Amino acid sequence: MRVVALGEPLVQLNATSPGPLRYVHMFETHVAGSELNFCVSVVTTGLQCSLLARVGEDEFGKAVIEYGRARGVDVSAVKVDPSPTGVYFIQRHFPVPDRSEVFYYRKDSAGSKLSPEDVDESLVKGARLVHSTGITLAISDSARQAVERAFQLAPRRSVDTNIRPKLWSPERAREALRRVLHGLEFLFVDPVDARIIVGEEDPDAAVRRFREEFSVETVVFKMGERGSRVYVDGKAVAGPSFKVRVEDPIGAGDALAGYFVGLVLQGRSVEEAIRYASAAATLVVTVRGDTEAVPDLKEASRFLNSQELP
Ligand code: KDG
Repeated sequence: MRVVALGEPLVQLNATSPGPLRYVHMFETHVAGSELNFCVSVVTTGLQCSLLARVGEDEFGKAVIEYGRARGVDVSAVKVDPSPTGVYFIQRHFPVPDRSEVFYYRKDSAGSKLSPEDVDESLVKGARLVHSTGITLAISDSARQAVERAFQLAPRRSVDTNIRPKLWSPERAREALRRVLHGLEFLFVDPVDARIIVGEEDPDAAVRRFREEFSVETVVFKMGERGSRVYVDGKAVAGPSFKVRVEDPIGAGDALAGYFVGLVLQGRSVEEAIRYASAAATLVVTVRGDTEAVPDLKEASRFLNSQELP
């Protein structure tokens, strides 16, 4: 069973010390990007995941390919483009403790050149599920068209809304996202994005709207340190939250989504899938980098057992 994701892989330069970037002297590099992160989690649960993307013909492009391959993601359809691989910097714990802020250097990047011609028809048609995010819809018209093309061909679809205010306005986000939500198998959304898309931030009210307007099947409502709630088959299942020391919260949502999708598609119950996915998302925030701390299933179990001890 194969999952396919479309989106821009990026190189992340993560501040090794907290505080304003203007006084940070050292950064460490990680490979990231929401859909690549998602694929890493899907693969870690035991499914295959292919990334449809473009990277630059440069060292960072090679870093993306090598890292994706090392983590078991199928990068054979990733194209090399003459534009540079996009990068972004992360400022940590400033001005809000336990939060991070991103600064993008990705305009006209290779990843933004993703286009409908990159959508491998047989790969997409044969996939169990095709996934993308609001980030890919935001980065360029051609990337948005690539997602729309893939979604026309895909048997089943999944979206993480991931509205990044530095990439586009709420109005543009609302319009583009509403075009791809119809009939989704999985929707991942948080209160801020739900308010932008359907005008409701209360989980129950927002999910009613997503159901009525878009016939979405499973909605995973992400509430950060307050956990999550999965709405499926007329029931709401609470996803746990765990208290840990936060190094960098970026990437948690992708781990939650990838782990959840991977386990549900392999027949695990929603209750079990969201517990494991929450463990994966929690471990991700304890280190810098979006995917290095994605646990395998045994590690996730050990984490969950440690949380249940008195
Ligand atoms: O979800 C994590 C991503 O936000 C991060 O890796 C960078 O893809 C990224 C983006 O566009 O913000």
